Amino acid sequence: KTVALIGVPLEEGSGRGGCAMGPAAYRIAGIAAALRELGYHVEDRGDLRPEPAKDLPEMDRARHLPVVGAFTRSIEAQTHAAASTGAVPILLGGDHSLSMGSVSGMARYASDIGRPLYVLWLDAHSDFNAPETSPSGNIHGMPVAFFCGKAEFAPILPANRPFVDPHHVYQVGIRSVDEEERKLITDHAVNVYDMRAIDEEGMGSIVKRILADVRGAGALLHVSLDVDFLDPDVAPGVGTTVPGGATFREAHLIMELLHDSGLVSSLDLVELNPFLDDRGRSARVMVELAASLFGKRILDRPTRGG
Ligand code: DIR
Ligand code: MN
Ligand code: MN
Ligand code: MN
Repeated sequence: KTVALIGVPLEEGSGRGGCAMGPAAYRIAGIAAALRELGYHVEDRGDLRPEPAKDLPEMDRARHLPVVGAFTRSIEAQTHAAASTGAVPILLGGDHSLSMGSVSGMARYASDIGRPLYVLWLDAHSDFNAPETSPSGNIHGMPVAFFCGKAEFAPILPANRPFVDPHHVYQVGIRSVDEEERKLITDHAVNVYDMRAIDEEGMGSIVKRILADVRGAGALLHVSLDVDFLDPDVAPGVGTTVPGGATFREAHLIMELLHDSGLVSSLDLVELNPFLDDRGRSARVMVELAASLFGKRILDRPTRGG
């Protein structure tokens, strides 16, 4: 099985500098070696470096649109191409606006092969703002609305492309939602498991239920992992830490269950800001989580799946 690493040095979707160093940090933390050790053929496709799009306007409510839009087009094409050759694309971010491209590319691939695409969004934030609702104008708070077809700032991708049904988006770890964004995720029936749900029901039972839905639908599953999903004590290297996040073990349990499910088609690792990190600790945690998702385990289990 082949894994394609796609570096995305994009930080213009966030409010600050630093995420553009993410791909380098993941490589230094040993992501390729960790996956090779698990038996994968790993192709590092290098970093995407598109020129800003001249046909996209600068907008106050969607900052750096020409840069983010150019990345979106390039990421969409590269993700679709990698998946079409049978590889599992892993996007090394880069801020979370990169998911506009990766999820759109996977939605097109899923539509090519006649299957639905489901998305597991592991994040402190819902990222369902539109330019009109965003308090910041930062596009990294808008990717879910974009790939669900609920926010189009300017023609970035073809208007007739396949969108993800918001009801096929599962958000886990949520603990920071903006006022108007709350109404949007409710109206569009996004499946949200906030931190309270995790505290009350337990991570394992929630994730098993989600995976049963995905399997029942015969869907592909794209996983988007934002560093701030994790508690800041576990992973401080991110610009938008929110207290009360997932623990180290909760995060690994999700990854282990995802691996056992065999359903994961593609992965984003996003929002790592090496400038804010503590001697590479968050980069290493993210690489370890990716390794768990691709099969690293503590002990062999007597039975698999479930
Ligand atoms: C906030 C912060 N909801 C915004 N969003 C994110 O600016 O839209 N922080 N994604 O990581
Ligand atoms: Mn996010
Ligand atoms: Mn976030
Ligand atoms: Mn449905």
